[in-house]
Amino acid sequence: AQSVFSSLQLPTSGEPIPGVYYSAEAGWCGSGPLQTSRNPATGETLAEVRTASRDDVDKALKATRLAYEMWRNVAAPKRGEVLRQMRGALNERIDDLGALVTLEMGKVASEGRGEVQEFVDVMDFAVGLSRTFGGTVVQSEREKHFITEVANPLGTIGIISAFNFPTAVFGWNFSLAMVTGNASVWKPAPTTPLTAVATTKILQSVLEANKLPGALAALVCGGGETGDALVSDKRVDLLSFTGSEARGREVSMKVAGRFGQSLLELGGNNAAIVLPDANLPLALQAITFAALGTAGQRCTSTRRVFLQESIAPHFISSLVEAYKSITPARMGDPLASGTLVGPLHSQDAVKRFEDAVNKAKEQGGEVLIGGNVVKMDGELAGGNWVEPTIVLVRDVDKVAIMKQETFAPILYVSTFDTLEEAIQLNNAVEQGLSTSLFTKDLGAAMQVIGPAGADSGIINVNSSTSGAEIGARFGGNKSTGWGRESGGDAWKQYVRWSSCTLNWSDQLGLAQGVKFE
Ligand code: UN1
Repeated sequence: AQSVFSSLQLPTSGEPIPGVYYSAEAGWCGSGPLQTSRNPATGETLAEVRTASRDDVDKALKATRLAYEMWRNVAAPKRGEVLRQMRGALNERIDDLGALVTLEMGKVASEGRGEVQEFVDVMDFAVGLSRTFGGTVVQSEREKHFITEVANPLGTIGIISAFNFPTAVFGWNFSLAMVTGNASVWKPAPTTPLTAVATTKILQSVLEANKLPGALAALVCGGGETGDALVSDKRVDLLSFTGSEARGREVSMKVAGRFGQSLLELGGNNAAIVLPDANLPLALQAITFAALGTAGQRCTSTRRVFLQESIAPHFISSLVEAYKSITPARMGDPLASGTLVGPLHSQDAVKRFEDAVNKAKEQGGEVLIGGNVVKMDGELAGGNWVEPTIVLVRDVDKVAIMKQETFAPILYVSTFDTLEEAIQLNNAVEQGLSTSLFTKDLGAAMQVIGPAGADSGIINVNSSTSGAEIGARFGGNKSTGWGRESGGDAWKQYVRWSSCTLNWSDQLGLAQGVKFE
């Protein structure tokens, strides 16, 4: 931890680390209560962080407004150049920042590094956008009239991110906000402030080198109160929120109440459907990765598996064998090479895991493997460890817990007869984030991605529910929140649109043939 800290310029004195930044003059500060960052694998305290008070948030919002008023006039390709430098600075630190993600969040090393790679990738995407984004030219029905849609920056983008992706999801939002000419203010999860401080230091070094205001990438560490200060404030033009459905509902109503815009990325309860003609070893590997990656704490983790009856007995025993080969042998220190499953993020998560397993049993689910909290040896004894768990569900109507998202490695397995039935099962939850289908049948694939198919924002055929690339829009439907982030045309949410008609004739032409003379 010490070497990662010093190479990322995090103080190692033991003093609380300031978790607020909005200008070079104010420097790193914070006058709110302390927050503790812990290593989920060991339980040890990594550092304490000084959070933002209401007054700090107010100052940050004043500074972001000024930063925006300057930045919006910078030509977009010039903004892209700054992002290109940020991309380079992040890429240089990819191993250290990835290791910090592992230390603080608990995901295994390749996923910690992969998360920073995701940030680097979306920066690349934004650099490209800097020369191309914009509206269309529309054909006018009037002579010598020119109609175009103009995209201007919105203002201040508030970004509230979750613990499970402590840097990448901020990166999706920040990159698009910056390239389209906005300033942003970030409130990270209360349990991952160090990753946020380290990320912000990297971005600030580039802003400083370019003599740009620090408030283009303001940071206000804190808990629910700090988040609420952003949610309720009219000066935050777009609020991008990643987190639970319960909190997301409150956030969206509060933001709508002040006619602000919100972008929500909430729960997922993702299913994998396996048809008999599928490449079964591939399906097995994809499902195992998506259920156990990040210890089941991705929004995109596979939580439900639907097997066609004819292959179910064999597939279930292969799945149990696959779990046996991974745990306990490949569960442990998330920084060690070869580890595939790390700890849960917090003690609360362990509690929620236990509750869900108990409910599943009460409701008639049959635990095929796992189901228990684990006491590890040595250094790992203080960590948040649970057994990866498979629950066989014979009657989906009885096991109600299966319809809820539990952020833990619990996989519910059930069967179906026809593809229509499988689609119905997939859609029978509130959330609509990601679905996988395993088949070689083109017709089945088209059915699942078509109008009567899966209602998820992400559909993958012969690939896992998690692990999306940044190029396509990311997000879900229904209670997942409808918002879209990262690739595709997600950038359109970070701008205000003006439809502009320019008349270059000497006459007033009225649309729809209306006469006023
Ligand atoms: C999340 O869990 O909030 O597709 C984001 C994935 C990652 C992003 C997940 N690229 O699993």
